Amino acid sequence: MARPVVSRMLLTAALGLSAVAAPAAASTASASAAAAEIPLARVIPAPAEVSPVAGAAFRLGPRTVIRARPGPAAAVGDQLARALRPSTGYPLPVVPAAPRGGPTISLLLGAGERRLGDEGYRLSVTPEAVTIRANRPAGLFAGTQTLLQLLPKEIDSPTPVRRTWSVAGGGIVDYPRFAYRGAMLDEARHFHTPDEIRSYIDEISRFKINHLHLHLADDQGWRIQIDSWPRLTTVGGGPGTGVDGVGPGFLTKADYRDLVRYAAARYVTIVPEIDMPGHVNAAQVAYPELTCDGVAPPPRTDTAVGYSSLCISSETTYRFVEDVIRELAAMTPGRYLHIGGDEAHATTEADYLTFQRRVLPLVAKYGKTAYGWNEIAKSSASAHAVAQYWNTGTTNPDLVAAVAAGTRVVMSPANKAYLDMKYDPNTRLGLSWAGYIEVRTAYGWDPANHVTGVGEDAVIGVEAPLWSETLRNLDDIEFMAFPRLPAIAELGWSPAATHDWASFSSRLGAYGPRWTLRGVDFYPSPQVTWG
Ligand code: TNX
Repeated sequence: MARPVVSRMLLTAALGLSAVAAPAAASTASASAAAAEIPLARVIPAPAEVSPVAGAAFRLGPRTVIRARPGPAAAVGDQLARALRPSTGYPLPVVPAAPRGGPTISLLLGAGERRLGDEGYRLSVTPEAVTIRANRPAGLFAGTQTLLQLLPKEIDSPTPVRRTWSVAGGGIVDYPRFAYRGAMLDEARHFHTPDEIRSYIDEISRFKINHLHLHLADDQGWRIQIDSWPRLTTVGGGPGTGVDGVGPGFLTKADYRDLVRYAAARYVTIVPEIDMPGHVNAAQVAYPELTCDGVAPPPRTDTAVGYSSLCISSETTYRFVEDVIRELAAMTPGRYLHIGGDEAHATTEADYLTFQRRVLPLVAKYGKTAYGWNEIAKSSASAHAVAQYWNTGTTNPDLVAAVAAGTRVVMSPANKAYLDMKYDPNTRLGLSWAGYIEVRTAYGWDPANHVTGVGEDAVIGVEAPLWSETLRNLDDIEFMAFPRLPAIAELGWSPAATHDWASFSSRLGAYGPRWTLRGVDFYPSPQVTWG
């Protein structure tokens, strides 16, 4: 048992972890035990404030209980218990009151601390108890994700492991820098099943990602049931759709509602996207009246972009768009509804503006905040909308003007945040039009200081899109998302002052074995020393 302890200490030294990593533990047995615990600062995304206390570790044991009041706190407690039981083999009952003196993990709502906001938490670890306090259930959930990373990596083993389960003593106070921290999955180019989406939600929520944007329609396929236009899915989601004709499938409304609920239980909000007025070939194959000449185009299974457009002068177009927005809004409790708007190269500039002037307000009519790719910033109707910046440059006069009029921004620059870009020229999957994105590149930018004239006040957050032209299954998704998704998650959550490649890469390296234990595929970047 001594050897792993020693090697962990050497590793800690070799990685140059902060002073926090080597507590000023005094002596003998308890000192080596303390050194074996994971330093409180070794969490992704980096917590706002960390205060270690030497010699105050908590030990999770067979008598530990999870204390939480019935309701949302107990629901978070149940999820925590489900995460801890397989590897520890302990019963970990979730109880409203803890027996006196027994080891307890307490999840308490009503922290009454303004700076924690809706998603922040305060975690304290003493020999008697781990206590997570938050204003809102989302904060308790975030705190439990931190706690999981503070337990030994074997906590992620699917089968029982015999070992001690200690958490280093001290405290963390943590809350997000940006309210919006997103991931996006492209369901159109290759359909990904509800099970695959749930698995992705599990993994992204560990890094405090709180939005999952689903790109539900594009030239190659339509992936969400719309009752008033049924051929969208029977044809647009049917056999032969998707890139190379091998990505068929669609979400029924029941599937979608289940996903919304599943995500909500992990404090992730689903953001649905229907891309328009471009990227609509699949809709036009199903309904030729959505073209100006009424002739159905051939189905497309290639990866070209920018060739399709809704017919801007036709009232049928707006009846279609309103039906889709109404049905989508009715099954989406989240506030955002994404209407695409990118790469409308087959729509004239004047037509694009005509379209957005009618369509952006329709989203508000159905009670949602309109959200679109940054091209919507060309329209003055975007003043109440959110623009998702995906371009690769660092100047964009349209966006700066829109921001002055009230548009808010989510940052997803393609050359930093696109998870479908290859890591390097040898990456077997992915594209490279925006460049190669190694993990250090994904980490090395500041969302509030990326586009000239678009500062911290205008930016509501970040998102890491994953386009699926080359991605067919969950392994493919995981290999491209990890380890870059945690880099983007940290830029979205952690204070700018914590951004530091040496620290991030050492925490990432230590995290890798957790993915391995959970069976999650990831790219073992040579920029990182994997633990
Ligand atoms: C550009 S970025 C697109 C998508 C492609 C992606 C591939 C954006 C808003 N549109 O249609 O799938 O590149 O990387």
